[in-house]
Amino acid sequence: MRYLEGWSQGWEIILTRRALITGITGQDGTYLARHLLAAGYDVFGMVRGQTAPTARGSRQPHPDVRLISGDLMDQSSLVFAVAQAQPDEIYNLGALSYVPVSWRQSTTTAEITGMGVLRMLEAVRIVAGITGSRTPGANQPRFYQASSSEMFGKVRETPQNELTPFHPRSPYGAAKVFGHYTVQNYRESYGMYTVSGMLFNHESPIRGPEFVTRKVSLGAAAVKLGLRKTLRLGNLEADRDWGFAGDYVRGMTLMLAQDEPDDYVVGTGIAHSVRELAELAFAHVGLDWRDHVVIDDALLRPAEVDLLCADPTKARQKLGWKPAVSFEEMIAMMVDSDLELLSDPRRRGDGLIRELADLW
Ligand code: GDR
Repeated sequence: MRYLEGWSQGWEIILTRRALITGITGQDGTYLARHLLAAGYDVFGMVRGQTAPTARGSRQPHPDVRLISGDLMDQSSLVFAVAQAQPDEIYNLGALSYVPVSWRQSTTTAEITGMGVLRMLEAVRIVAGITGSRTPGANQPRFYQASSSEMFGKVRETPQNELTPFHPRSPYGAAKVFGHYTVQNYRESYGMYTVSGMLFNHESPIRGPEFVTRKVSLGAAAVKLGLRKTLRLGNLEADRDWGFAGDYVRGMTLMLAQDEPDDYVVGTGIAHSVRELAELAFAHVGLDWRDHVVIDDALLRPAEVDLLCADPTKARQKLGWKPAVSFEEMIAMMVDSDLELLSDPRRRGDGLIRELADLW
C-alpha cells in the first residue's frame, strides 16, 4: 500500500499499489497475479487482440485481474497500456517462449522476445517523461524483465551465476540476451529502476503442455489411465535445473522490493536429466518409463543446451530467496494434477489428449 498524507487537512488516503503484467495468460503471469493480488495489489494484465478485453473470459487468469489491450510488437499500444495502468511495478513476462519454435519463427521471436523489451522500456520512458540522461526517478514504475538461463546456452562453466558469460544457442536465447542488455542499458543511461531475473526452468501443473516436464506428467498420467501407450521424447541427456513456478514469482517481487536495482540468478542449484524426469514421473504412477518412452529424432534441436544448473547464492544472500518445493515434490504434484485432469472429461481431458496427439 502507498499512503498519501494530506498534511494540510490531516487526512490520509490509502493508495493500493498497481502492477502491470505482460504475458498474463501464461504460467508465470497467472502465479504472479495470484501472488500480487494476495498481497493487496491492483493487477493489470496486458493481452493482445482487438476485441474488448472483458469479452475474453477464457483468457482471464484470475477474476480480479483487470485486462487491458497491448501488443509487444506495437509501440503505441504499450504507451497507452502503461499510461492507462499507471503501474508502480511492471513485470515483462511476455515472450515467444517455446525454444524449438524460435528457429521456425526466428524474426517473430526477435520482435516479441527481444524488441518487445525495448518497446516496453520506451513506453515507460515516454509515459514517465524521461528525456535526459540519468533523470532522477520520481513517479517511475519499477521494471522487472524475465531474463532466462537460456542466455548461458553452451556450457562455459557450471553452475552458472550472474557473472557467467552468455553463449545463447537459439534465436530465443539470443533475443533474451538483447532484452537483458537493454534492461541494463536503460538502468545505466536513464537511472531507471530496471532489474532482470535470470530464471532457470520453472514448472507447475499449469505449465504449457509443449514443455518437457508437463509433456512427461501428462504422458505418465495418460499411459496410467490407458489413454496412450507411448510418449515420444527428444534428447534424454539434457540436464536442467527445474524449480516450482510459484517459488520463482516470489523471487520476482523480492527483486523489485530492493533499494537498488540489480540482476539475479534464480534456480535451485540442482540439475536433473530428462531421463531422470521420465523415470520419476512414470514411477510415481507405478510404471517403468522404459516400457513407454520412445525416442524421436525429430524432437532434437538444431543446437542443444546440454546442462543448466544455477548458482543462486546472490538471490539467497541479498533477497533471502530460497525454493520451498523440491523437484520430486513438484513432479508428483504435476502428475497427480494431470491424473485428475485426464480422469474428468468435463475438465477437457479428452480434448487435451486429442490436441496433444501431434506433439506426442
Ligand atoms: P527449455 O524447456 O527449452 O529448457 O526452455 P523445455 O521444457 O522445452 O526443454 C527442456 C529440455 O528437454 C529436452 N527435451 C524435450 N523438450 C521438449 N519441449 N519436448 C520434448 O519432447 C523433449 N525431449 C527432450 C529439450 O531438448 C531441452 O533440453 C524453458 C522455457 O520455458 C524457456 O522459455 C525458458 O526461458 C527456459 O526454460 C528457462
